[in-house]
Amino acid sequence: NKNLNNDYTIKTNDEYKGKKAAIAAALQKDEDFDEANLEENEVEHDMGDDGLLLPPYPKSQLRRWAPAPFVKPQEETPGEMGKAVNIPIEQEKVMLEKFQENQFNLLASDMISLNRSLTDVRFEKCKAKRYPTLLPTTSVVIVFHNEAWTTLLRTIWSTINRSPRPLLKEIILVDDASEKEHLGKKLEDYIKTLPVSTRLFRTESRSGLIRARLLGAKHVKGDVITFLDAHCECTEGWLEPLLSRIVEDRSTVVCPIIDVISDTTFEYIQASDMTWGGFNWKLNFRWYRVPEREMQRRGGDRTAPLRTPTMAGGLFAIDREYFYKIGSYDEGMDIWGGENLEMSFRVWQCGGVLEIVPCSHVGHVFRDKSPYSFPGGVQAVVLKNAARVAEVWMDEWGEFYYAMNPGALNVPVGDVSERKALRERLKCKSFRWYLENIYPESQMPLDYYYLGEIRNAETSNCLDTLGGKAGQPLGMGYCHGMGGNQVFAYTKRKQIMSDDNCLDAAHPRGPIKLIRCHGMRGNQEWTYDTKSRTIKHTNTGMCLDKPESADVWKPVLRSCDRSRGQQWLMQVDFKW
Ligand code: LR7
Ligand code: MN
Repeated sequence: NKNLNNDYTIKTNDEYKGKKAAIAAALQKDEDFDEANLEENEVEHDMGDDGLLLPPYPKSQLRRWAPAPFVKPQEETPGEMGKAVNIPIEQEKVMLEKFQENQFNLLASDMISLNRSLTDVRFEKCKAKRYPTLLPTTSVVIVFHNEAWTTLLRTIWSTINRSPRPLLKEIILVDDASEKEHLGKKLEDYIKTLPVSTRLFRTESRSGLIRARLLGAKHVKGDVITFLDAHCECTEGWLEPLLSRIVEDRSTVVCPIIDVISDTTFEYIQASDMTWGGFNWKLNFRWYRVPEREMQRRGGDRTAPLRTPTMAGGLFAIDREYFYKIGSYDEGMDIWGGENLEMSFRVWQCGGVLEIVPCSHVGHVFRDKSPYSFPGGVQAVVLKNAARVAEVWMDEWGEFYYAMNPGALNVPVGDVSERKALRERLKCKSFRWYLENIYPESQMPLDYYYLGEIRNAETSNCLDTLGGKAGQPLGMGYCHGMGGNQVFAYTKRKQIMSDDNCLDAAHPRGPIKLIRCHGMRGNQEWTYDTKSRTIKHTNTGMCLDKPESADVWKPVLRSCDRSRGQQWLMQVDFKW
């Protein structure tokens, strides 16, 4: 029991992180493992409410492993090595019919082997990496509602085939009240024949993926929970890099790179390693380019784990005990959506780390539409879940969400008191801390004077992005009070922002465009004067004016002349 106390009374993150290097090194060399004082079987795992840190895994709990053998291409089945499957023209009608069922090309999926081979998409450097010889076991949890047979089974088989067997404790399936015959007895019988322990649980009634995952997680016996969507394909070496991060620090939540399995051809398409997770004002998860800052932190090494502000939500691994300590999921969330941002904010704000591990790749069938029903209506469900995120984690930045989606104000969010209490109990940091330290590139401004519509005093119309993307001109429209494209923030940096974009004028006569906010003032700096109500463009010294004529819905710049068309109504509160 030497030095045991030292190991388990570590108080601060820093002290613990200091130990990480030693742990990592010891894990590389199995022989030296004991020297890091990690060996102990009778570990007191509960560190109390203010100790979120978990002790290193006792050695007896870790497993020696070897990489899973390569899955060889089969002969004659389509789609091998991740190739596209093309449906002969005469089957097109059937294909389109079947597409409706799952919103992906089921006919193609059904033609592909459950054991299909894939190319090894990893960087060479990843293949050469040495991972700890001892790793924790994981249970893979897959929840589904009305999933197709072949996509579900390919998720299962690719997990079995490409995971080092000693590390794969079991597969846990959760059927969320599916109505398809093949997910009944047929599935129960089938999983009995699998070479890896596979258990199936069913929700009593449609619960949504969040509560379904909670049900699955309850039964997990492995040290790590790995969640997958039900239409994934794991690639060679996907698991080891994930577990390696967790063995070094059990408060690390890790995601693979999520590659794309085409919903039309089932081609396996490698995704960029240069994207990370963000979110927009509507609280949609979005992919963005990894900023230079993070590349530098990683020493320019594209194989090094990437700290991501948010995760997509479907594919990640987390220490089982940490999952519960950090607050598992918000049970008040229904069907789909929101839980990915909720968990991302929570992990960061409450002391954890969220990473994408670029040496781990898992494919996922991305589709354009949901194939299943949303009891209560898509809008109501999604708005409610996101509102719970805003209420509990985002402090005053929740305002952006409500400004963009005024409809959310009429949707009952339910009781969030338990989640707020969790945040208190875990002594989680503020959303400002998150924006400043984890996501300074976010399009949510740290300080802003105003958030809402910008109405012209003469025409009573409002500035409107018209949903335009970066590079497109700013428009105007009848004020609709529905948020969305008519919501702008006037920031402390004197930008007029709409989500990702800022109002930008390059020429005194030229158009006013929506351009990605660069935060460097320049063409994006505007001064609002509360008295004259003018919005003056700093670089050109011109004023924002109503459109030239009533049928041109584009505001312009003109010499400031105090006319009513140059007056704009904003309840600006200069707090600073
Ligand atoms: O009521 C439901 N019950 C379920 O069991 C609704 C869904 N589900 C299952 C469903 O069968 C699937 O296995 O939940 C899983 C996710 O649903 P999808 O695949 O229809 O949605 P998605 O791929 O768009 O979901 C992404 O966002 C979700 C938000 O709640 C979840 O976080 C998903 O896990 C997430 N998927 C990914 O992150 C994969 C990459 C997609 C991206 C970006
Ligand atoms: Mn999915």
